Amino acid sequence: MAQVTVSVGSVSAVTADDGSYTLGEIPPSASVLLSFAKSGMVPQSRGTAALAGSGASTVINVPMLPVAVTESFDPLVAHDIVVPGSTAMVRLRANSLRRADGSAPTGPATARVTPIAPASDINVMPGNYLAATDGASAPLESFGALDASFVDADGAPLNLAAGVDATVRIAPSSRSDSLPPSVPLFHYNTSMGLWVQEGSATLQGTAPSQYYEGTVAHFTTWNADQIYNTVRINGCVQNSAGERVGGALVATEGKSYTGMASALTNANGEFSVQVKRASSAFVIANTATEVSNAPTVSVGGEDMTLGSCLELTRSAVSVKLTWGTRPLDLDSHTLGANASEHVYYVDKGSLAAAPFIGLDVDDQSSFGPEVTTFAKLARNRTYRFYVDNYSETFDPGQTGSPARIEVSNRGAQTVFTPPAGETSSTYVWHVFDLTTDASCNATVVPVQQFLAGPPAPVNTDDSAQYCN
Ligand SMILES: [Ca+2]
Repeated sequence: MAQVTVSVGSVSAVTADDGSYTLGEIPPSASVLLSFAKSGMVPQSRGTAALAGSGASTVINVPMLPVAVTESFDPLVAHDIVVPGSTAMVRLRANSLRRADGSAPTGPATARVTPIAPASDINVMPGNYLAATDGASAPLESFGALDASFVDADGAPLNLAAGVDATVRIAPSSRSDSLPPSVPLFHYNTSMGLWVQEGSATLQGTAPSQYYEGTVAHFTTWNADQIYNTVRINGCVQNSAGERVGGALVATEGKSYTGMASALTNANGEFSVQVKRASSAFVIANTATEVSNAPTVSVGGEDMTLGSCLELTRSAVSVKLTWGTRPLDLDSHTLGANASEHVYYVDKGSLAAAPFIGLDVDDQSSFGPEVTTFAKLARNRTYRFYVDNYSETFDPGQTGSPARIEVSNRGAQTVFTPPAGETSSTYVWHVFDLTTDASCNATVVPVQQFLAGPPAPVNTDDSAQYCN
C-alpha cells in the first residue's frame, strides 16, 4: 500500500508505490514502536526489539485494514453504527460525544467503524499481542476486536464525554474451539504499544450471529482478549553451515489460539519464547534476509526444548504460505529450473542438490505455514509458484481464507493475496513466476490467476546451469 505514513517518534517516512519503506537513524532504545497511518485505513502499530547495533536493520511488514463503515449522523440523538454483514456495532447515547477540549461537536459527526478479525490473519491486530501488567507485559489471545473513531464537521476528533458510556459489540474471531462466555475488554494504548484491560464483555446471541457486548468509556481499538498461562519453548537457531545465529527473531503463533509471542536469540543462538500452555502453535525464526523452517509443536503444561535447531537458509528466495482455518489443506507447489522438477508435498526437494529448492513441511491442518526455500538459482530460467486447494472446499476457498504469500527475493519483500476470479472449480492459484537472468538475478513476475489445474512448466529441458 502506497502513501502510508510510517513513524517512530519524530522520524517518519511514506511508503513507496510498492508499499515499501525505510526508516533510518532510529535512536537506540530498549524497544521501538512503529505507527502506520493513512486516510481511510485503520491505524496500525507494531513494536520491535532494539536493533542489535549500528548498521543493523530489521524488517517490519504489516497489513492495513480499510475502514469498514463511514457514516455521518446527528450526534445530538442516540445512534447505532451497524457494520453490514457482521455482528459488530457501536451504540451511542444522545449527545454523548465531545471534542478533546470538552466542547460540543460542530454539525454532523462522522463515525469510522471497523471489525478486526485476527483468526484468519493474526497480523491485522495493532500491537504485538501484549497486555500491560504491573510494570511489565504479558501475552494475550484475542477473540475479536473493533476499531471506532469519530470526528465532527470540522474534522476535530470526538470521544465520549466524561462520565458517559457507550456499548460496543465485537464480532468473535478465534482459532480456539470454544468461545468463553465472558472475556476482559482491552483498549490499545498507542504510546505504550500495549493493550490495557478495562471492563469486560459477555458473549451474546446465537451462533453464527454471536457477539461480545461490553460497555466502554472512550473510543479506541477495543479487543475481546484474555491473558493466558504460558510455558516456554526453548531452542536454538543456526544457519545452513551449522553456525549458531544471534539476534534472530523467533516467534510463536497459535494454531489453537489467536495470539503470538516473540524473542531474540542470544549470542549463542539460543532462544526462550512464550507459548500458551496446553496448545498447538508453530515456531519460526527470521532475520532481515533469512527465514527458517516452521515446525508445529504441541505443548502441555511444561516448558519444552526443540529437538533440533531452527535452521535459517541463506536463501536466494523464500516463499511463505499462510492461510486461515479453512480450507484445512493448501499446498505449495514450485516448478523448478529443470523441466522435470516439481517441488511439493510428495517431493519436498533438496537444498543441497538440484533442484536446490526445499519445502519444509506439508501442513494439512489450517493456517500453515509452509515455507519454500530456494538455496540456489539457475541462469535464464522461469520458475513457477502456485497454491493448490487440496481440500477442494470453498466455505471459504482461498480468497476468503484468506491465503497469503510472502516472497523474499534476496531480502526484497513482495506480498500476494488471492486475486478475484476464484470459482468452485478453480483449485489452483498461480501466484507468480520467478525469472532469472544470466547472472541468476531473479525477478518476481506476478501472475495472479485462478486456474482449474496446474500451470504448465516453462522450462523445456533438464540442463539447468546454477550460479554458486
Ligand atoms: Ca499442505
